[in-house]
Amino acid sequence: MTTDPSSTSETLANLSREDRRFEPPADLAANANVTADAYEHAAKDRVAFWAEQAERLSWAERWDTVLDDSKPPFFKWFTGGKLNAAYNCVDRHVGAGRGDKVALHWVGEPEGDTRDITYAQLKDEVSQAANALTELGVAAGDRVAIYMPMIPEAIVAMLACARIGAPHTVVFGGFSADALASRIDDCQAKVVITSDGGYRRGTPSALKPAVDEARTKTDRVEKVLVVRRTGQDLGEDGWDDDVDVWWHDVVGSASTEHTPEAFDAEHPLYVMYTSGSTGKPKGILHTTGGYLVGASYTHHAVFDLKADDDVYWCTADIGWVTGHSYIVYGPLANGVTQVLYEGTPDSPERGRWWQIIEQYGVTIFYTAPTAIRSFMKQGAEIPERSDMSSLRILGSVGEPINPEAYIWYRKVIGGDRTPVVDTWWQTETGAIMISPLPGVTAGKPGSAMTAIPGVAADVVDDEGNPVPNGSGGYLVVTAPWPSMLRTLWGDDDRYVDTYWSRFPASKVGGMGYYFAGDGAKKDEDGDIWVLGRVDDVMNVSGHRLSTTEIESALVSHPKVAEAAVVGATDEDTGQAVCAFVILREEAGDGGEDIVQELRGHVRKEIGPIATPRQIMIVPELPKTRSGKIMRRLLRDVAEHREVGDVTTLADSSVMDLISKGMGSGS
Ligand code: 6R9
Repeated sequence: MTTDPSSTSETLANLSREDRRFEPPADLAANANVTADAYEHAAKDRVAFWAEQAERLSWAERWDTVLDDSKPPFFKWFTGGKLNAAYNCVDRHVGAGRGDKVALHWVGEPEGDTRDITYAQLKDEVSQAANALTELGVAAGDRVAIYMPMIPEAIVAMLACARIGAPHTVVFGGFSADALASRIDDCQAKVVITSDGGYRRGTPSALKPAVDEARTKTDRVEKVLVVRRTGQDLGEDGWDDDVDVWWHDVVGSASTEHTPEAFDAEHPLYVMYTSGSTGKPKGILHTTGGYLVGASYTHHAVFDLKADDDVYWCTADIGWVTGHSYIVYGPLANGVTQVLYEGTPDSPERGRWWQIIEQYGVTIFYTAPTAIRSFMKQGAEIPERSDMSSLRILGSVGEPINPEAYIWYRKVIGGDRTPVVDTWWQTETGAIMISPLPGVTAGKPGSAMTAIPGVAADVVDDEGNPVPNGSGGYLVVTAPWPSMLRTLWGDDDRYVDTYWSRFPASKVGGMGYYFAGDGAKKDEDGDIWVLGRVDDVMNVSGHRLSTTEIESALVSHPKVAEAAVVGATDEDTGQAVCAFVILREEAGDGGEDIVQELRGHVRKEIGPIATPRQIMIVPELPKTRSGKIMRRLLRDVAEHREVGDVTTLADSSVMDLISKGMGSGS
């Protein structure tokens, strides 16, 4: 780590002079699930607070100990307690007379291809799938890989695994056969659940062949369970009778009766792979009780969820942690009705998402800044065609949201009524950690604000001392929380090393701090602004600059739709600011002077030190499937290196487009 937070304060003071504030709407505040006193109440006794939240769930056996901190950083929650996650997400709602309530309004990508699934139907399907998996030889503790498009069976598969205590590892459907094989290998999954394919931008796109290819690279897999979604031809070599079974054969014929077994609170629920700073993905392990408490409470608190009235929609993919916590476990544990959409936002046309919101009367909408910026680029006329007056809360996750994108989101999508909750969390944290509360917080565009009740986060310097307001440093979590990762699958040492060695107990006392890997600053009010990964922080002539701050400045220019900034090695200044910019459609090609105009704009917004050395006008930015900009690849371009590994890009042709366009800009 080469960053030095103390050198940032001067720069930070000049940044983000954002003074717009949005108070919660009065009726929302008056009826909010969580009110301002929750912070103090939780801080008095955090462990007792989480024990109260655990009452949200149905436990087959109560816990003996809320937090076992006898072996930090290997914390355990609700030990002695037993529960079944699938029972909590499905059966108990049916048992409480809500069986006829719609759990999923599923919307397939082809128009008119929809399915409403009630909680009672979900219970039957999950039970059938649980019986089928048992029949295929899956027992509690066995791992199951899930490689599927956004179809209801993906959720059924996850819950069926949870129901029989088989930890799932969902691999994003866009990942390659290699990525799938390495994940199967790492957690030794013996069954893979997949489909023939899924729909993307109007065409069926195959998945099963990637599973076949993955099987040539690992010999772990005993059975492959295949959902028929597209009906596409699998070819002569595309079916292995010894291994492959159709979902409709084995699940469809299985009994809808299944008694869920109660598992220990610390029984593994799932492994989710995420990229670290080194090459090998990390298998983040989440367990049952604490995770479900965290997912359920945060979904209730941060979205002010009223399960009887709200229609909720999170646009994430289930191959990402947001899909796990805020499509599957949080919302279903809370018994809400939600939308699940299979396809891309622009298929068959650019207004698809907004039409879905109108059609189903969506009240809570949760998406990512990258999506918001791409809609900004297309212009407000498209969302304005749909009636979205049902919306009452908007959420954002995945990266810092630029103030301009926040304002656009609130105004154009939310009709200037809806609070925007900018939620900071990670695969590792399992649930939202830092966020406004919609009925309590006066939102500031660009700030994730403060840790939610029950969570203790801070911004610290190299020594682990909290930085004063107005300064920047490292984002840490200073006390354990229920939905925290328990370890990295099969690698306790790497877990300790990655997250707990930066601020160990010997340095900061207590149990040490969890190091999130993000840089952040506290503004004059003590509110937190997440600046992005510390490895995305640049050092220009000894001044530390955040990629995000410069990106925000660029995006605040009326001609700019989206921007990505990287620090490229520079002989004179150590690092120099290089910006890649997508212009708004109405800006045309921006004209000859656009680059000078933008450099001047950044200089004005932040200061001369932040002026980009280079601005390149590009048609697209390289993004992962979860929407994160791959700055590593842009650094390669900026430093005139051969572009590195592009296999995790959502669209690998983007780098060709960018490299070709290198003639433009200066
Ligand atoms: C949920 C998720 C985690 C990283 C995290 C940070 C960035 C997420 C953010 C945010 C600023 C927010 N991040 N939410 N940065 N503001 N509201 O995204 O998990 O894929 O593990 O990514 O994403 O850098 O460290 P994951």
